[in-house]
Amino acid sequence: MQFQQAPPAPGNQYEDDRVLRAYLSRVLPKDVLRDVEESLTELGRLSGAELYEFQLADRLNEPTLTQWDAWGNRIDKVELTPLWRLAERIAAEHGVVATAYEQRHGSLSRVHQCALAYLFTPSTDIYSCPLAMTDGAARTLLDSGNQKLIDRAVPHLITRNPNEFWTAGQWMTELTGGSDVGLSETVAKQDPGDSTSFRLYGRKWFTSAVSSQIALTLARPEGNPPGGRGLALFYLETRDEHGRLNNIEINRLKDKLGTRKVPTAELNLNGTPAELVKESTDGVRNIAPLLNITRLWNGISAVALMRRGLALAEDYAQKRTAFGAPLSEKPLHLDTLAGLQAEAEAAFHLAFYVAELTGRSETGEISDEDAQLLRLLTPVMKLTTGKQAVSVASEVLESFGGAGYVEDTGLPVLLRDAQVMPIWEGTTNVLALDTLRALRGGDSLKQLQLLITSCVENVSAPNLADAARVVRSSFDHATTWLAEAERAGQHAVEAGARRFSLTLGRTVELALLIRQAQWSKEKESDDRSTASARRFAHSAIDLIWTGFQD
Ligand code: MFK
Repeated sequence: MQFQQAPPAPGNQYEDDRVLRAYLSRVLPKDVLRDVEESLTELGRLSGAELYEFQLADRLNEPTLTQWDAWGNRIDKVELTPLWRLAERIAAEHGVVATAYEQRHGSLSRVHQCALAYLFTPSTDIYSCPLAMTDGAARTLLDSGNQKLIDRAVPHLITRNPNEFWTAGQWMTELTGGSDVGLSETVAKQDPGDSTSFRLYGRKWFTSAVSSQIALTLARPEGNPPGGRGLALFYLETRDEHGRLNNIEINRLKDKLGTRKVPTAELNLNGTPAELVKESTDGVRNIAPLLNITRLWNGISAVALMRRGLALAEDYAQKRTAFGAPLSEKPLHLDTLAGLQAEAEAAFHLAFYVAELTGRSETGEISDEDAQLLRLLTPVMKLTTGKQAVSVASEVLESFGGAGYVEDTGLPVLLRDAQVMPIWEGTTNVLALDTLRALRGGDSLKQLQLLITSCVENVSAPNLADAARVVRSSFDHATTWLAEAERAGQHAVEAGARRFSLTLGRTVELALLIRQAQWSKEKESDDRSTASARRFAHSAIDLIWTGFQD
């Protein structure tokens, strides 16, 4: 018989996920856990079975743009791939956005919704992008108090009925830049006699998921000053009642390294009707709720991709034999996977902790102190998990040897898609600067210290004590560095911002992982998180370097 290799296959992605299940057992009251488990088990099953099979079958399909019909009419029609069309229906029916707004379990509904997103994401080729923006748009509109727009759009954004479901775009980036959004050149001309209706004229350079029914975007009302303060936040609908684009031209779809199913477009706005969401200034500040929700999704997606890679690698290790034994019995292979598990597990706890804080903020149950912590941890979480997703995906591919480098295994897409995590929604450096912005004028570092202290102060297991010491020492080093850098001047603070933010991120990840490990040891007699915490503690947690003094 000729040798035939069995391919890797994910099982039920909820039932097999020790980390997710133990976390939910810790943070959810028993009755809430019982109530949500059915939805998680079902989506976990779909994600590991039909959706995964469909994803492999859909591998070569990409969205297409048809700009002209046979008779010379400009139509700019975007066709999505079959996987994305299915994903839209499943996302609506399973409440992958809606769950956060139904709030059946108060603030914990955000945790439930993020668990759904985490299970759904890896089998749907970044359909999480339009869902993230939809969620962010719903939050932003609700926070805006603009009742007309809330009544018009929010029911569509948070429905479970796929026939009523709308997704939202987030159109920010222009040719002038994706980071320095204040340079945006799109102009908003007010309709005569109506203070909230405008027409937008400009060119948007990187608009993700152009297939959405609505978008939130930034434009500068005529006469406004330059910079982010002179921009205003607008709501627009992409098509009119006849299904024609609302004075929008789609110039082309981007040819990207990854996220190939996402129809990311370059657009011209040629007098697109748009409504002011809030005041006619301060667009950057007013779009921030959207950014913070999409950054949460970014973190959840980063940990979801890491989890999928590990699920496949662990399954494959049982099936692949080399040098006389399955890889799952090879000490070096196991050691390598354990390192990846530690990274993924640590990242998981930070992303879901930000989900907990976000939920409390949305239900108004958050204290001022925790609101400051949420503001600080959102960029810290996004930048830390984004970097981890890329390094874990790269190692996952390597754990398959040559098969990980071959397209029709469906594995290389993990790395290509992971690479977007540190780029969009703010690069690592932009978010490191946002971390500094979040520290300004508040007490959030103190709140972070209280959090990590509460995580490690009750550690009783001797084999977690060393890890707890790493938490304390790296946090102390980060805060000492910041004080010294501030004395040295703004240049020093800015130059070290990435190392500082990543140190905070990895330190708080370790602290949260220790808390979970202690709980699992006591309540489940399970030492696997302890093993991950110990291993993570021996990775590079403290990345501070004090070279600015040279
Ligand atoms: C898988 C799931 C992922 C979902 C993907 C969705 C795909 C979408 C694709 C994209 O659209 S990617 C493009 C996303 N673009 C960005 O993320 C922008 C990156 N750049 C930044 O974040 C810059 O830091 C920023 C544009 C905000 C800088 O602009 P400014 O004008 O220099 O900001 P400034 O003056 O510092 O802040 C203006 C106000 O906003 C301030 O408040 P005040 O007016 O009260 O002083 C800030 O405090 C506030 N602000 C800024 N960032 C904030 C924030 N408030 C809360 N949270 C934040 N994150």
